[in-house]
Amino acid sequence: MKIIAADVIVTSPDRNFVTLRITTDEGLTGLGDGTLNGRELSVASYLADHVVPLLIGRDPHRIEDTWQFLYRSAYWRRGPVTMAAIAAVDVALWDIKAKAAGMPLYQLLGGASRNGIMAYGHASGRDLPELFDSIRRHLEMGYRSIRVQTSVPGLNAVYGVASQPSTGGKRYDYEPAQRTALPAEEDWDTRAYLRHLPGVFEAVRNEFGPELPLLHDGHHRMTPIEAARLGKALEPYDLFWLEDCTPAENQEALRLVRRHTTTPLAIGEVFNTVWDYQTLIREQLIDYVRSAVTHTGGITAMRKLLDFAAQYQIKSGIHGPTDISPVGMAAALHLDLAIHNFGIQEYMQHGPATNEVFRQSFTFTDGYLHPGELPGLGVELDEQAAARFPYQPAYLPFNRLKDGTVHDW
Ligand code: KDG
Ligand code: MG
Repeated sequence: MKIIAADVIVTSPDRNFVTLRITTDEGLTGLGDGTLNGRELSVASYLADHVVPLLIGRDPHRIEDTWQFLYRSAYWRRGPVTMAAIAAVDVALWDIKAKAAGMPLYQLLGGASRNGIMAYGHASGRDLPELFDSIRRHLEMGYRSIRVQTSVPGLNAVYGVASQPSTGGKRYDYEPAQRTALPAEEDWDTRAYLRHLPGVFEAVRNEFGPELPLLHDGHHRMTPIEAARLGKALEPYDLFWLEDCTPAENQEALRLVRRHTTTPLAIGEVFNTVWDYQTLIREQLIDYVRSAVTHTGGITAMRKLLDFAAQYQIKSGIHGPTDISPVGMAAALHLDLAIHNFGIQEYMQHGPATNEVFRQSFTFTDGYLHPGELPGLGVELDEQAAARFPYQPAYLPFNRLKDGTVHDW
């Protein structure tokens, strides 16, 4: 079998997505997700200008060889753009291999290790009544694990808090990337946040009881000692995890956090290779790996990363916000089902226009996802529908402190 075409499709149904479609001389096609939120066109160019010409004529079955070739022959290694482009190729090739085998992809990864994939959804509120309502609506939608994000008194806009219940009254949607010419400016105050958050979790536990798994995302905003203090303050509320408590490119910072708290820690959605986790995993400084298949070089690289983590009893918590396309989500679900050290899967749910462009076969029943039994990933792209939603520039927001200093968002 030979690759005869590779097309980069940029579409913006509810938000921007970059998809690679690889076609073989036997008529098989495979899809890969290369979406990098707010920097989409850089991956599209990397793929179209520098990768697609190298793929034509290659044997699509040689996935490991293609991965190593793309990683090493560029000379310039790692980075979100490179690793998202490699991921798009890798996932598309796995899709083709599984279709050629006539099996759902998870079968090629060793078969199912579980019946379903526990998923968590995003509840949020500007105050407690709104937050409680959002949690109830997520429970009604079938979620059995809930991430809790809240506004902070005195701050205008905080990451993860939907501005209002979405139309139809069913979902609290939160899409941080905004279709604006410039990134939106938000405000931040760590002391106000640290004072406010433990009380919110106390109220949520009092309302919803001790059993519901609760998660929280600190979104890289704290110093190590602030993160240590928060982890300790949240211990009575038994979190499933505290995510991205510090900007973890400084891996050693987690030693300090770990010394002070037993709240489980999840990190890594902005990482793109196993090297970003070397100290974190070897010294058991985290409990969950948060990387996305889409940003970490695809299934080939994620499998190796998660196998490394498994040696230290560290589990998966694969990134699954709306900026991971249905193709990237499907890749995550097949991996989730197959690996032994599965922890939890983030599942934010795409809007109707996205679901029209990407036809999916996965199911969500009683809190559990399943990728379905179609050969390959189980996702197909409707190119005509995609063409109705052309790319629109969009940026993630950024934070400033009260005195004007730029802060981690
Ligand atoms: O593109 C940025 C988002 O993916 C990120 O802000 C979402 O932190 C996030 C999460 O945990 O889903
Ligand atoms: Mg996060």
